[in-house]
Amino acid sequence: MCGVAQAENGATGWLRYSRITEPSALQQYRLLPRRIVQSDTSPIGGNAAAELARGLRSMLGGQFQVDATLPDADAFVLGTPDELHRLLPQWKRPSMLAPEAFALSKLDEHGHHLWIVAGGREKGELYGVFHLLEQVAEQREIVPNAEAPSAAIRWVNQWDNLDGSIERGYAGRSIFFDGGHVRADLTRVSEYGRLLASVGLNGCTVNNVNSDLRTLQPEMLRELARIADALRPWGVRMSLSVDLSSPEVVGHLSTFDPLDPRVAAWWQQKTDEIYKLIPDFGGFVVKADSEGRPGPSQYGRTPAVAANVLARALKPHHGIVLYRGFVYNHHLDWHDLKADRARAGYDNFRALDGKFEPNVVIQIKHGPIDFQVREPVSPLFAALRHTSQAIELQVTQEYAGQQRHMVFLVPMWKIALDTDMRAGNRSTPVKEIVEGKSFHQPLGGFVAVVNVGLDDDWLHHPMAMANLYGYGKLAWNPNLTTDQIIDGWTRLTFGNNPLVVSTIDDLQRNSWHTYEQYTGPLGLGTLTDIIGIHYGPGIESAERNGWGQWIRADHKGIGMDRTVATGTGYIGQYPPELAKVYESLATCPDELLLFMHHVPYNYVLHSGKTVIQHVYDSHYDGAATAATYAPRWEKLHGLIDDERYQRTLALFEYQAGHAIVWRDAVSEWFLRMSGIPDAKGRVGHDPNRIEAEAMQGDGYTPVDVTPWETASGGKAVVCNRAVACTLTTKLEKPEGIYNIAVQYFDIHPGTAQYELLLNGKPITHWAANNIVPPAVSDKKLDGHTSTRFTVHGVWLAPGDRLVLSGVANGAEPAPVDYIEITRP
Ligand code: GCW
Repeated sequence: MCGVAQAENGATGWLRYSRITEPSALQQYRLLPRRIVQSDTSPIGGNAAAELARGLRSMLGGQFQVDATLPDADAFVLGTPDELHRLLPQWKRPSMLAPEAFALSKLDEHGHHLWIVAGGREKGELYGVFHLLEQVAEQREIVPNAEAPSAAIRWVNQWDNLDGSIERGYAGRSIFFDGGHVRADLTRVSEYGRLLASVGLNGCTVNNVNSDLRTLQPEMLRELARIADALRPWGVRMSLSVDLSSPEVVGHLSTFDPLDPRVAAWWQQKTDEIYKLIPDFGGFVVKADSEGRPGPSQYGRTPAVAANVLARALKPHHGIVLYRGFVYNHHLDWHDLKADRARAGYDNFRALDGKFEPNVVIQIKHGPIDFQVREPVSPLFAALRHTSQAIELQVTQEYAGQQRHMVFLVPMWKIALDTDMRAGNRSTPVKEIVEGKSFHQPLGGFVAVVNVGLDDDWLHHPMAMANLYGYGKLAWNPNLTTDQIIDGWTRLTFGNNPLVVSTIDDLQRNSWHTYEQYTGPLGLGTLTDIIGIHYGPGIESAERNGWGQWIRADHKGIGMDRTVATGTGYIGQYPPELAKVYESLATCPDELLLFMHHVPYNYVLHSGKTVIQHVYDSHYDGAATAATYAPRWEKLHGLIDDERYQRTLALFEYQAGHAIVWRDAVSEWFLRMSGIPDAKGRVGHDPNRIEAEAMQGDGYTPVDVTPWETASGGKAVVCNRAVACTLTTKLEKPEGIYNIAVQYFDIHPGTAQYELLLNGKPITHWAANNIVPPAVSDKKLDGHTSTRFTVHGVWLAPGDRLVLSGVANGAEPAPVDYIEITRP
């Protein structure tokens, strides 16, 4: 059996097609045909047949042969209804098979068993094949079945730059670009297309929404056409993010005013040029008037006017415009208690409802701010009733641990999709709005920012691919449950061993909530360094700047008052029934309290706890849960391949340490701000800690850490010499077994070396080996770089002499925050 011993780097994602060896499991597939008939010679049809042969061969062994005509044997028969009807006139057509839908049925013909995989069009066949293979991989019975996707738009966005970097990408460089060009080798691009198709995704925007102006130059378009060629056989249409000033910069016009006829003509000519090169081009994604991007506001025009110019150019080619609703002013006046970034989407788009061409879709982030760990849904979803909409989600974990923390986001997305907006006082859940059902719109769907990179396993953390898989599954069918999704992913990714499946399912299922607990509970947002890299804690960075993600914390209370009665009025943007729930403290759910209201620290939640005690407790609970990940994972040793086992274990150990950084930073900050002690006496009392600056140092010098809450006592020590520096302490612990944790800072670049010695004997050593995300500004001692190394099970006795030795390397001065010695 593959999986146990064989090393795996994660490159195949959930398409591993592991050999099935259990006799009982094999038995049910014994009678499956060994012949595959594919009469259609299109690249997608060909891929569907080849994939079926590849998957079955790999899982079941033996040969599977693809033919163009019906053999005198059992067979799988793939085709569109017309093709199938030609081959098998007696086959009963399903009444309606939408172009991307599939129907799996069985037919007995001349004593042979035929498994028919019908697709509305070739893409449907491909989806049918992946469905069938998934059943086998999960060792389920193959039963006749028909499925159609929930909505037409099921796209991914990649924020890749032409130089090969990826904005908010955490898994290596771009699979598409390098050095200003499309890569010569696009193998990873077709593999990506295959992964996307396997979960029903059908579009990929390949360049950053902060679009490079070179994108629309003729030479670049010819290069981009190669990416489209690589994705096409998987039914994935390529699209591009465009900069609205392109007519001026690329086209050398004197303006990019969308109402200028020369501008419209330029877009038309450019679009025609694109379709000559890429006949199935998907369309344009537009970020304008947002975070410094040029836009129609420069000419006093609305987003509708700008979107429509592009839409008219695309219309003859059946292309669409995804105009992002993420339009806001990042120079807000923080003194103004009525200013509110959350209002922006609605305020900018509400009045334009009905003014867009039918092939324009407004792409709306699920929350009104920006992918925070908890936000209410954007009120814009309910406000646009004559305009198509797509929901924008984020697979790349920008605010959710950057693929160094395990955070399975499907439960969060489900809350957004299931939120019933009660538009017009009737049931209008977000998922039905974006499907186009609620308001009878022609288009609509799902977009996720994914940002896979060249890392072998696409997203860096072996657990992170569950988010891409889950996103695809939800876009296909938003009614799937979290349990169905995670269970499918785990089985496909790690096999069907019951202990493996139940352990991983459990770990993933609650990981978002846990992350919320130790980062930003009660609707506070992520409490990260908001104007920096969005990773570790940086609480005050949210306040007193124009970016508008304020938490409005002072010595008395906390939270943004967004009520209609006394606040920014944001709540009034929701339809009345939902607005009523949020407006009243009596009904506002605890988890959104501080997003909607400003309250004193001792305000009592529905749970019976005060706000401040909840903040403390949730951080301690969350960090305690994160600490269970590694030991739970260790139970799977030997049950999965060693490569992914070790990689995940290292990340879980790291996460446990970084969750403590979060816990301490947020708790300490709130203690200082509120002046209210933790009823359980934990915050500010760390009896097992020895501060580095309190140890006897040789070569080490104390430094202040900013922000102060990201280091214990606000201080650390650094070694600024070529030879090792040391910290020495005499321990007075009762005799016994202990864990020794060293809190240090791992910065880029540089690999400092550390060693712990007990009574002169080395007990462990390690390197600051950059497990933290490689963010550009990550050169400081702070909440991003603070990292923990733990050595377990050390026998200590009173009077022991503990020495920590650090050797600086490059820009990394072997920094240390503290040592903590605890009972296991
Ligand atoms: O989430 C924020 C990111 C920006 C991003 C922007 C957007 C691509 O911090 O990096 O820009 O949103 O969605 O446009």
